[in-house]
Amino acid sequence: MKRIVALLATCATALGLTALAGPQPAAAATGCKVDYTVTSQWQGGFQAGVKITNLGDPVTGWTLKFSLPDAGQKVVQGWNATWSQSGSTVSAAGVDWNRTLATGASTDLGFTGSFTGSNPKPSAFTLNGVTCTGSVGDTPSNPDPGSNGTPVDVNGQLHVCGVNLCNQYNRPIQLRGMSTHGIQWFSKCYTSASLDALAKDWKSDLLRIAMYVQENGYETDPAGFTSRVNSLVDMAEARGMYALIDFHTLTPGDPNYNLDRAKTFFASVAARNAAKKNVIYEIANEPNGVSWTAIKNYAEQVIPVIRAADPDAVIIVGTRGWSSLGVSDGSSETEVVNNPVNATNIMYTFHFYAASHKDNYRATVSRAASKLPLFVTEFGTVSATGGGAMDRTSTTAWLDLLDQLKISYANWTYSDADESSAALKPGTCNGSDYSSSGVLTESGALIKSRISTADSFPTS
Ligand code: IDC
Repeated sequence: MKRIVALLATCATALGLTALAGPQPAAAATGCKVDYTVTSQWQGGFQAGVKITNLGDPVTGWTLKFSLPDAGQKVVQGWNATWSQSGSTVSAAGVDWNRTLATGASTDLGFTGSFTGSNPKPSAFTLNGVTCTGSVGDTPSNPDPGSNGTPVDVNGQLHVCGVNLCNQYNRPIQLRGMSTHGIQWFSKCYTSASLDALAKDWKSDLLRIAMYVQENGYETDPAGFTSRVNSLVDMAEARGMYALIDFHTLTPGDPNYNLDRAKTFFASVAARNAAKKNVIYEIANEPNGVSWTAIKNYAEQVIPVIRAADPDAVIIVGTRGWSSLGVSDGSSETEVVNNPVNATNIMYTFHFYAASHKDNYRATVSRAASKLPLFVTEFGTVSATGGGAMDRTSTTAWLDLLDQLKISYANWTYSDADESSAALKPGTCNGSDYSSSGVLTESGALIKSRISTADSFPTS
């Protein structure tokens, strides 16, 4: 059951400036807008997004408060702010990377909540102690994807046919899109504004959601990361993009180390997202230092957990040697061809970094593509470290090959990380401009030029 309710509350009065550092001008221009959206609701629970837009002078340091009118309503888990609740009053304070809001800048917060009885809308929004007054309506804030021809509208529920990814008309398609960086580090880069730009300017068909398991990722806060992934799935869906849920195992390289976590995580996201058409599951980013047999065993335990909740979604299985089909471990695709995962509607992962992986890897993909359904869920234009010089020649050779073979891909990364694989210049995610060419790195400019060309998805 999905219900979208949006409340618009405009702060007509002053935005409190008490938290600003240093002396303040006597008469600062003020104003703000709050968009509150219930993105999903289920028995006893709901998830909401809260977008704050600063319409006044720049502020540094803010606290949003609002009232949950039903005594049974509780914030369970919040993100992108420090959340607390006292009685019916909820507080959300800006964190390091979003406490400064330039004029016109927005920041997206969110939380999951529980309720008993009815689930009334919150009220009495204040920002820095100043009541936000204004119109309160029921207008959905997300545009209805309806029939405006987004990738998900056109292609619908995907499935594997032969060695291809096929759409609802059973015709092969190629999806071209971007991967997030680790969402534990770069969540500030995944906002309404940045995803609007990804969908509209980049014309990206998909968003890969890279949820690291270690490195301060999922294992540190399973419920929080699960909700954050779900929220990004919703944000991709609202913009007509496919969402690739990446269980980003990397170190340790044996996915079986995270088997129990994978079962818990995928049981939850698959149940929650089963009715959606835009979800694809990637169960292990880059197995390394581990045999194909061990990876296959892992896959054959995780896939049934997903299928039990979401029977028709495509599932992608990582391969040996950092998802190189074994090549980086001195093996080849034949170990998979001769001993495939015992499941249907699955694909196999291939990753490359253009400056490190060249002709012998391309030869492998060319051979393997006639035998195995492949999905390039991650690649870089640079070296395998994620840094170094961009290799335009190799990247172009790779993307021409993937286009020719109709192999879908996601580029690492749609982020402003200080490394040459990032598509956005450092600091971009502190602002609100994701559309101008000035925010793109050399890699970002090349990849955007490839992704934003028109799709030609078959419609019959
Ligand atoms: C890199 C990030 C870097 C981070 C590092 C360790 O770009 O900022 O410090 O991971 O977490 C992969 C992995 C991907 C790597 C990327 C570049 O899937 O997590 O990201 N890469 O090294 N495989 C090959 C390259």
